[in-house]
Amino acid sequence: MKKNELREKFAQIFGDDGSVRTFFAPGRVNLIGEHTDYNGGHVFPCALDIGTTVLARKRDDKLLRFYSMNFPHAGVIETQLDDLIYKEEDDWANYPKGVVDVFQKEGKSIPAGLDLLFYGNIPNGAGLSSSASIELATGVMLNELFNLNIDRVQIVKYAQKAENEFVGVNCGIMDQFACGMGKEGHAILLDCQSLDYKYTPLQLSDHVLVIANTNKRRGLADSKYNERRAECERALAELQKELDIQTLSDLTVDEFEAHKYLIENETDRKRAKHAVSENARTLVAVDKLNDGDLEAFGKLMNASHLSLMKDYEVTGKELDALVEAAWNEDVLGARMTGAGFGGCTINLVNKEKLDDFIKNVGDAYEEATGLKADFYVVGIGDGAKEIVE
Ligand code: NG1
Ligand code: MG
Repeated sequence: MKKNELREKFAQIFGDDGSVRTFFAPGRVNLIGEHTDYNGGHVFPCALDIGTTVLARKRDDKLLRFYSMNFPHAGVIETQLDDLIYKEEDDWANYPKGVVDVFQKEGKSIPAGLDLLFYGNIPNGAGLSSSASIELATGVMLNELFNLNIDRVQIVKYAQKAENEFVGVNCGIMDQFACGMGKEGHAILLDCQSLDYKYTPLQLSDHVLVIANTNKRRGLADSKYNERRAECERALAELQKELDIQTLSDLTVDEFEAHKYLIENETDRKRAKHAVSENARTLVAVDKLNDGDLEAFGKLMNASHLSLMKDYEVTGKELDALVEAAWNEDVLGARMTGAGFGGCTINLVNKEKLDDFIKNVGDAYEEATGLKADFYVVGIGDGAKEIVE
């Protein structure tokens, strides 16, 4: 959608678009390091070149008005600045409402209401962080419009808090960090415990990253997500009876193997095994990438998928079918990305084989599941920012 179309729509919904400003925040895809963020481990996501655009204008009163081009039937959603509460029927608008609420609770003054028009081009419910993208677009918009001078990492933390406390999804920090801190052409190696991070240039030579969407919406994801968190917390508590560790990621794979029978429940033990091994894999994978060893990086992507399939049990038949179809083609690596149970896979594909890959994987997946997959070649963009003419 072009910027002038969005401005025209803004004028149509809210009246004149004279002093409107435009902000954008990307979605993200995680290359490796899955279900490690809330276990204090490392993740390796990059920001996409698709995301959420928000057009914003201050009002003279304390009213907040939200309109989404993606949900036109919902019309304009309104609320007062001093009356921000989660409402089921406000649906997507709970994300920007939550960010405004957190800013205010953290003592950042939002002195005026706003007219806000949102447009997103990330597929919903696919594990590409459309929600963090809305949160970061809102956070950066508030920071700029009201000259709040908040440090970017702090905005990232506020966005996560909005998702945790206002929306009620107990996610780790990966999504908000990637959407807020992304850098064109780079992935971010983030230590989710210390928040130390490092940009890694993604030099893929004759390869491209391809996202494949199962088009299976992740219905159960939220409850299973919380279940996995609880399993890992129980496992950690048992290990802590004898070990001086803060998170599962404080353990090497060997240390874990030596102490794993402290975890009595077999399921909890498998979950912890994934958390520990995935963190280790992520660090090795980034080293391999830095050495220019794309093949080794791809193999670790495959190992990540197997661990998520067998130990963490968050893949499901659609994701497994899509990854297995990719493994039968000429790929360096293929794995599920995001929370799992549906959503997307990420694939490292030779550019010259791209058309074959899309055709063959699409056909095999349809044959296995009856569903059609969508494919996108990843463009790696910057984190949230104002779009100036
Ligand atoms: P997605 O795929 O965006 O739902 C979820 C969590 C992340 C992380 C991954 C698994 C949310 C909003 N985000 O990602 O923090 O834990 O799963 O690596 O739930
Ligand atoms: Mg989400």
